Amino acid sequence: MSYRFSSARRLSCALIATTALTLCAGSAFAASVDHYTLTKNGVTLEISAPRADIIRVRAGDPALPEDASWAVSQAVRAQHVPLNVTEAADAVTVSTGEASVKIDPNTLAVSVYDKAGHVVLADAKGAALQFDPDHLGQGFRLRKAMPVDAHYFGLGDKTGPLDRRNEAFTNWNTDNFGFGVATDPLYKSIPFVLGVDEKGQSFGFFMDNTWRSTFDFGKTEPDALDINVQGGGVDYYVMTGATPADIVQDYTYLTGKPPLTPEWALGFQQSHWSYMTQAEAKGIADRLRADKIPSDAIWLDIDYQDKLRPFTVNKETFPDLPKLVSDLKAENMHLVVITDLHIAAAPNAGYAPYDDGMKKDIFVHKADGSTFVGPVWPGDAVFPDFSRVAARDWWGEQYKDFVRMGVSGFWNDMNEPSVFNTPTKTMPLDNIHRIEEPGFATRNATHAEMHNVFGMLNTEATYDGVLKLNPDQRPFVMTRASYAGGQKFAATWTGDNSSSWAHLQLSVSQLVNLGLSGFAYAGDDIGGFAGDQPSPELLTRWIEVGAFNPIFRDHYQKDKPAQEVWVNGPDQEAIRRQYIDERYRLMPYIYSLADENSRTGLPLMRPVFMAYPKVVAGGDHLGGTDGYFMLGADLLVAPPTTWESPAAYKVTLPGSGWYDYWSGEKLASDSTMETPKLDRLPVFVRPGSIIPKQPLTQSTGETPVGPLTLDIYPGDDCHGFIYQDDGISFAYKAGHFLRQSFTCKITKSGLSVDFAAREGDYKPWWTGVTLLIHGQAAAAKASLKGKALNADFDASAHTLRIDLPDQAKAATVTIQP
Ligand code: MIG
Repeated sequence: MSYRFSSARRLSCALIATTALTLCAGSAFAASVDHYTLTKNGVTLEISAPRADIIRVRAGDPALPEDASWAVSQAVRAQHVPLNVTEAADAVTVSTGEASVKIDPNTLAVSVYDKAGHVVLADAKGAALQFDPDHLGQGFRLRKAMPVDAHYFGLGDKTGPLDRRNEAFTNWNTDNFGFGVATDPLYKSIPFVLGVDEKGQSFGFFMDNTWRSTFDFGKTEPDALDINVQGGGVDYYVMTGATPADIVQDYTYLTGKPPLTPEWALGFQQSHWSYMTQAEAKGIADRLRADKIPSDAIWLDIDYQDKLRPFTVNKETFPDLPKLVSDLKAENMHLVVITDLHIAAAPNAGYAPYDDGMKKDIFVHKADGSTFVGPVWPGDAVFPDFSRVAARDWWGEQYKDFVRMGVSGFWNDMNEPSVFNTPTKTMPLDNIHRIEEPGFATRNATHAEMHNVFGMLNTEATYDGVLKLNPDQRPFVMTRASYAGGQKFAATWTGDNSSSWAHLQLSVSQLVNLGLSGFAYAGDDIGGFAGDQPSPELLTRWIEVGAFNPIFRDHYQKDKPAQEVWVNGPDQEAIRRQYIDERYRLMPYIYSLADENSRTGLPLMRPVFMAYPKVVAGGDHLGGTDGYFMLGADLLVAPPTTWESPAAYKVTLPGSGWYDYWSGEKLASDSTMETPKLDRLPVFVRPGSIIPKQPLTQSTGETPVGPLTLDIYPGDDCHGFIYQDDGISFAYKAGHFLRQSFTCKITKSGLSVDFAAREGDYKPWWTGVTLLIHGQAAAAKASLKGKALNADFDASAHTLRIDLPDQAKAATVTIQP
């Protein structure tokens, strides 16, 4: 049992240590404390650990920053594992048992080690921490060492290659219409970095600071990650989990996991700026149904509103929105509407959000205390001060009518916030936000401090408000801007991309890095938002890739030719339909990933290195896998990146024994040549996968008819699982769900497939299960509890198909020659 000093006593000892080190440290002082503080030359440094594998470092000149956060909850920050401290003249070691920190008491340089004593993240040589580096009276600069074999990911949907090494980025939420493949900054700021070295060893780094910051990954100074932050205090976390998957789980432990999505949001969604009338919106839904394009939602962009004013409806063009909702509902289609945050500054016009908000002093103030007014879509507008609980509650109430009508989802755009006719594209940095938030001191903060977190607080208000209005339904919120932790409130998309092959390629690294940064529900505008009309081939390929993305929404700009699935004629539409169909067949697999995400934080869309960290040894292209992605642990998508020059390319798989998803054929080696063909998106399956699939439906609201199929791809570590519930309510929290895992074993004489006992009491749609076992060379016999089952061998497909009744309890199917 270790003796625990009170923090106060420990603190005073540390203060003595800084002035006369020998008093405390020279005598090889050792103790157990819940945080450790050291000061040197007026700078205070504090080490603590919310969990044994996560180190938190705070520092200030002279005082520590406020212990408050928009990203990490009070409950998480209140956790303190005991620290063992050993002080010596030249080094202080603070250990959690899982991780340790070495501090140089003279320079305050910090190095974090894992349990085995390997460096996880060390300060760079030279000045590691400087306050006020630009002599503006605030801000700091932090330099971390970049080992030659380390690669860096995260930071959300920044442009550029998947690997951040040799690139530099700014975190400053920016409305960047028609951004290019190297434009920076974009809409979100997520100062989280996942590092992976060529041995696969990982670390996480999260700078919990909302001010404008830059992260330079060795672009200016090779081998140093140079972080400049323009204000606020040093408050960062180093995560020491061994693998990339551990780090993502650590990060979502800190900042929160996305709530389980409504299932319909995983369906295909059609959007446009804008469907201009009620009839047009309904017509799009009708056409999707008539053309048998499975789909779940239609989106209304800003033009459904009266004079572009949020929370109004243009009664001339949308005479009966409740009827549109119910018409769509009758087709199993959901409606999502945009609700931008810029409330029109329209006094005496019967516009309640403005009148009421002004009366209650809801909006952001200027430095002189008056309400800030800036032009956006509705003309002059005012902006709710989302840093106040009262303003968030007020915002949430604005959804009352839409929620009552049955609108299913809400879209928060322009929340960087975007302001027109100003070179900064946003509000003045000296605007005043009032922080009235549990855990924070009640104080005023400048827009410079609040800018990057403003969009996230907008989505928190939306999520909480919609939930309060309809507590039995899972809210769906889509946001453009956000900050670390925003995944708790909203899905996101990558903003105003363009219709080009380069953007299709970019979408992969953007969505993968978003997933690593907590945002598991992410999509991009399928077909491209801005630019010229996509070529038929580009739109088709984009839909194919999108079918394997977490969020799958076709959306495009005003004044652009139509970009729905059916444009370019029936041949293109047929290919597109085939892929959208496949997504719906895969829905049990995809929805099960959503369940897994809600429990672990692991993203739906993943880089290959997440499960196969060794590919990192392939250098900055990750052994050629940086253009690929995985959906869950089992499916690997290897898109060609061009069409104009469809040269053959080699797909390198992480190991041997993979299967072709479409043919089910087992590949002869760990690589294969692909010659691009428009109707083939190369997808491969991990050997050892069990993938649950369902009969085709036209929406997630339609009950499938037929058996549950388990596609089994024999191999090592063979497993899979299915999660089901009603897809829309919170009944799953009371046990009304179904979760069942499956394993398979290659035995001496054949194969066995095990069903584990089912969890939860949700009644499935199926009464029968089909096992489709791939890679089979010969016919075989199957049995369950000693009884023979019918087993059909398909010699050309190399499959064995076995039909059996539903198995809710543990059961084993034995397959033998
Ligand atoms: O200034 O609402 O990114 O998806 O269609 C443009 C109109 C405002 C930007 C969004 C885009 C949306 C558009 N919006």
